[in-house]
Amino acid sequence: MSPFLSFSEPVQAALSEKRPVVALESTIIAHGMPWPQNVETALRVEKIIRDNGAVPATCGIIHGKLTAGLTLDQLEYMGKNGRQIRKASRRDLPYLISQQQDGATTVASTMIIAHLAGIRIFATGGIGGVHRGAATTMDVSADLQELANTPVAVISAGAKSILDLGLTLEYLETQGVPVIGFETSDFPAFFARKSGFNVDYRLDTPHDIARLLDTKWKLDNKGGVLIANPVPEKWALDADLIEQTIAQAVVEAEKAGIHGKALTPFLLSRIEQLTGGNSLATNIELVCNNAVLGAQIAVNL
Ligand code: PSU
Ligand code: MN
Repeated sequence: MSPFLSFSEPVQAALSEKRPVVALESTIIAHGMPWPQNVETALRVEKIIRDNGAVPATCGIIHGKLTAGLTLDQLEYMGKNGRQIRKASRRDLPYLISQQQDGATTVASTMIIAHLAGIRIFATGGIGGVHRGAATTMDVSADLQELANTPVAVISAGAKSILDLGLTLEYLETQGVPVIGFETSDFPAFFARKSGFNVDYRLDTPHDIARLLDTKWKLDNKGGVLIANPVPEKWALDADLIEQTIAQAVVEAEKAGIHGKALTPFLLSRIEQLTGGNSLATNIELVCNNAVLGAQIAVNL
């Protein structure tokens, strides 16, 4: 076992008894949602996973320890301190660990922790990807490279159209990452159920998805799988309206010169302000919906 890892007691017990475990990220808590909805959502998601027969392992970095299973105190610490907690992707790990600091883990670094801990399934809201304008900015999230290399399945509601979804899917194809639509053949666009782009394959049961994962990893076929689960109909936002809002937020970010790791959190919070909190409610519901599917796949696996 890696000397850099630390487990909560329930996660450690579940892993040693080979019970199903689902990883969760902490950037969504510290940088993706405001307090107190962030902590409320984190706790609700954990409960959903338990109610569906698996054990939740919210991941983060606490005093330099890669932690699988944050305690209630640690979740509240992440949620209350928000932006003050460093957003930690792959490149941030050596610094934060060696300096014994705290970090909120992105999709990429949560995959790394999950893999070290022996967790195969990870549920979240949306992944990072190829940003609009990446042809000149070269802003491509490290999440995509992690999916290419680390054997963890990520359940998301697709990706927000703050990204260039066409280029994001091209990148995943080049890197050999299967993109599976759950009950859909259209890649979902986070707030909206459809993006107009196709997934690689549609599967309609958690059992079929678990079989695909098992097959991929038994083949020793390196890397992860992206499982795209559309937001429930009831919570989906109007695609045209959200598109206008996103376009405005992207222009504002450009004008303000925001780039690098600050860009995604800026766009997320600006969209939330511009939609008057509507997008936050949708965001919360789609994460919960992904938690249900994540637990079901973990149980089947
Ligand atoms: N997209 C969302 N919500 C999020 C994120 C992305 O809709 O919370 C977060 C995730 O933690 C993701 C990270 O891994 O942002 C990507 O950041 P970047 O683009 O800087 O790699
Ligand atoms: Mn980036």
